[in-house]
Amino acid sequence: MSVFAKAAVAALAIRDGPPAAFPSGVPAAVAAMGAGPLASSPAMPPTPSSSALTAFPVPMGGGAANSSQGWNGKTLPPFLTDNPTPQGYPWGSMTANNTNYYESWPDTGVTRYYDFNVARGVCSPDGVEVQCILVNNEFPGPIIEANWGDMIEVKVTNNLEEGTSIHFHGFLQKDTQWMDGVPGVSQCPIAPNKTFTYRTRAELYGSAWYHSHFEEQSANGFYGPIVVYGPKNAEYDEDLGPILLGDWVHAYYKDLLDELLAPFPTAKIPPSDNVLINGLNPYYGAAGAATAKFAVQSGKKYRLRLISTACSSTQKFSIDNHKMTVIANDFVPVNPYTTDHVTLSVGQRTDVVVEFDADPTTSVWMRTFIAPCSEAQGQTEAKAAIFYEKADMNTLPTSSPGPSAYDSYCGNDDLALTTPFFPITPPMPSHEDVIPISAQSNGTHLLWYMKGRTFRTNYNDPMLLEAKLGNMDFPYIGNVHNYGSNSSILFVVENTGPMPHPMHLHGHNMFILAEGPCTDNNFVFGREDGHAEARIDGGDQTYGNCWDGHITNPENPQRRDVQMVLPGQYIVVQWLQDNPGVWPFHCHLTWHSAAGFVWSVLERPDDIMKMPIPSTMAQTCRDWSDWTGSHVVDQIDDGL
Ligand SMILES: [Cu+2]
Repeated sequence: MSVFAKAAVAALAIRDGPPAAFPSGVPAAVAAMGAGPLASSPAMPPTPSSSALTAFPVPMGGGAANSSQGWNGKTLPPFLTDNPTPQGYPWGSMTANNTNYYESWPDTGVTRYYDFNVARGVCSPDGVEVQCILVNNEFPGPIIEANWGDMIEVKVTNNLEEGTSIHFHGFLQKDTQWMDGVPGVSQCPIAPNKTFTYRTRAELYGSAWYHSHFEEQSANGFYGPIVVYGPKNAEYDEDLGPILLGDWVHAYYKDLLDELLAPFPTAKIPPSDNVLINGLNPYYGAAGAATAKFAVQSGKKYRLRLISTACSSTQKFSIDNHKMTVIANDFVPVNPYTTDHVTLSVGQRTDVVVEFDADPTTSVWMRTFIAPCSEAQGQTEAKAAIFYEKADMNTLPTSSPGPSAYDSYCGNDDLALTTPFFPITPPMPSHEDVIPISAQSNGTHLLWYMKGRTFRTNYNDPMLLEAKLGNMDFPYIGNVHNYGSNSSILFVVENTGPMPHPMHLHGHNMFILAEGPCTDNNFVFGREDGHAEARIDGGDQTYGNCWDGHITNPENPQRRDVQMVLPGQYIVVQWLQDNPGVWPFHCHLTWHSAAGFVWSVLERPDDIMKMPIPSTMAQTCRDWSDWTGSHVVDQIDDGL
C-alpha cells in the first residue's frame, strides 16, 4: 500500500471520536501577535448590493479581530440596480435558454470595483485562534457581486511577507487570459508590498468563489464568495446568498506542507480539523464561537448558493426535513431535479431552491458533513440554524438529520440526472489523451503524476508570457501539452488509486461525457506486477484506456468546471479550444495540487502570440524578480 493510502486509512480510523482534550491550539507566534488591530485595512468601497435586506444580526465568532462576514445570512437582490436595465433587466432580452453564454454576454458598460488588502492575521472562526490569511481583515473574504456581463476590477495589495495571487474560480477569462491568477502560469506572484489590479468580465452567471492560487494560502482562509446575477432558469422568491462549505485546518499551511512533503516514506496528507458553514462552527462547542444563522419565511422558496471552499474534503449538504431542487452546477444552470442532499467536491458549486413549507414557528439545522473519503480528524460536521419567522431565535434547533445527511458516497450526482438548461451537443473531439493518475516517489519525495509526469511552477517565468513571445519550448517539469489549433480535446482520466480527485480545468467548462470503473493496474499502466505506477523516466508512454466509449446524455451532457473522479474509476471530459491560453488542468484537492498534480494545457499558441498582454504583467514580474533577488522563496511544494 502506498504511503498516501496508509495515511488515508489512518485518517479514517481516527475520525470517529473527538480528541481527548480541547486543544490549547494557539502557537506562541500567534499568541504574540495578539488580537489587536492587524495590518492596515483600507476603507472598503461601497458594496454594490443595495438590496432591502431581511438581515438579522449574526453573532461574531471567537473574539479575534476579524470574522465579520457582512454578507452572511442576508438575502440578495435579483440583480444590481445601479445600472441601466434595458427591458427591465441589466442583460436586456437575453434569457437562460436563448443565449449561448460561451459565445455572447451582455456588454453592460459597468465595472464593479473592489479593493482587497491581503494580510496575515489571527482568526478564530471555530473558537480556536489560528494564523490566517485575510482579505480586508475578514474571514471569509468580502463578497464580490456583479451583473452578468459587468467588468469586475479587484485591486490587490499584498501585505504578506510572501507572494500571492487571486484566481477567480470558474471565470473563463476570454480576452483577459493573463488575469487567471495562477503564479508561474499566467502571471508572476504579486510581490510583498506591491499591488496588482485584476480586471475581468463576468462572462458566466451564477455562484463562484475567489481564492489564492499561491501555494496553499487558501487553506488558511484566503477566499471569498462571488455572485454574478443573471437570468433565472427556475422560480424562487428570495436569494439566501452564498453558503460557503469549507473544511478548516488549525495549523499554518507552511507547517502542513512540511508534513506533506517530508522525505519519502514519512509524507502525510494533512487532515482537516473542522468544517465550517460561512466561516463558522464551534469546535466541540467552543465557548464564544458562533453558529451561522439564516432567517426564512414560511411558504417562500429560497435560492441557496452552495459553494465548496474546502481545502481537501468532500461535503454532503442537507437540511433537516426539507428537500431541495438543484438548478445549477458550477456556472451551468441545469434542468431542475429534486434531491434530499447535495455532494460537493472541492471547488464545486450547486445552486438549489428550497421551499420552506413548514409551520412559521419551525427551526431546523442545515448540515454539511465531511464524507469518509476525505482526510479528516476532529469535527466532521458543521451545522447552521435556519429560523422560520415565528421561531425562537435564541433557541437552537433540535431537528434530526435526514436519511442522507451522512451519506458516504463521494461522487457527483449521476450524470443521467444532470443536463444543462442551455443544451449543447459536443462535436467529435480532434484529439484524445488517456491520463492515468499515480502517486509515486521521485527518488526522495512522494509526488503525483499524470501520465507519468509531475509538475512544478517557476514563479519567475510565467508560461503564458513566454508563449506570447513565441517560446513554446517549456521545461519538462512544466508538464505542458501543446494542443495547437485543435478544435476540441477529450481526456480520459483514470484513477486506480485509493483517493478521489476533484478535477478542475481553468478557462473552460468541460463536457462530462462519462464515468465508470477502472481498476486493473496492469492494463492501465502497462505493467505485470499490479502496481499503480506509471513510468516516469521521460517520454510519452501509451496507457490502457478504461473507457468503453459510452456517453451519458450524448445530445446534451453535463458541463461544469470541476468533476470528481472516484477511486477505481475513470471520467471522460471534453472541452472546446475556444480560449487560447495556458490553462492548468489539476486536482483541486489542495494537498494533491501542491504535490505535482497539475497538467498544463497550451491552447492555440499562434493566437497567444497575438494577445495584447498589458505591460503591468511584465512589471509584476520585475517587482517579483526584485523581491526574490534579496529574499529566499521558501517553495517546497509545486507552487500552486
Ligand atoms: Cu487529488
